Amino acid sequence: MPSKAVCVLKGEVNGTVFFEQNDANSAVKVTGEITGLSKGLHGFHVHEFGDNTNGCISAGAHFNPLGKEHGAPTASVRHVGDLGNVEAGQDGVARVNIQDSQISLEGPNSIVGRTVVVHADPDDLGLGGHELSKTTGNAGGRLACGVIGLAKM
Ligand SMILES: [Cu+2]
Ligand SMILES: [Zn+2]
Repeated sequence: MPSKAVCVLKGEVNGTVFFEQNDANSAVKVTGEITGLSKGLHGFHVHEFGDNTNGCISAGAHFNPLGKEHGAPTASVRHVGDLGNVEAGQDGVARVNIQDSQISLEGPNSIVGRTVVVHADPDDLGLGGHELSKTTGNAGGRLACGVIGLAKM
């Protein structure tokens, strides 16, 4: 059965992200827009907890139910929540258009009730050689976050 979810990002930047999945085994289409960013790449992940009680920090680490290292969305070794980067243009707007086959809207890889975080810096996709590359992609501070909730069909 198709499902839809939505996330409103709030913080130093703002945005709305939509998730659509045709059935439990199909890829999830991620679309939306984030405004107020600096030009360039910004890490974009699903973090484990849907908890923003102490701001975006309460969302915890990247959603990683399989206990793997951080990586690129296209890598076989990655966190389920690793969606890579979004890229803002000169106007500070990032138009999100991602298809991902590891996140899901149901089952063990479900992202519903978890948090989307957009970061200050680029995600190095695990390849930067920094001590944080294999855990966070060294993507820097958390500019905005929001809890992913089920949306009206
Ligand atoms: Cu993140
Ligand atoms: Zn990760």
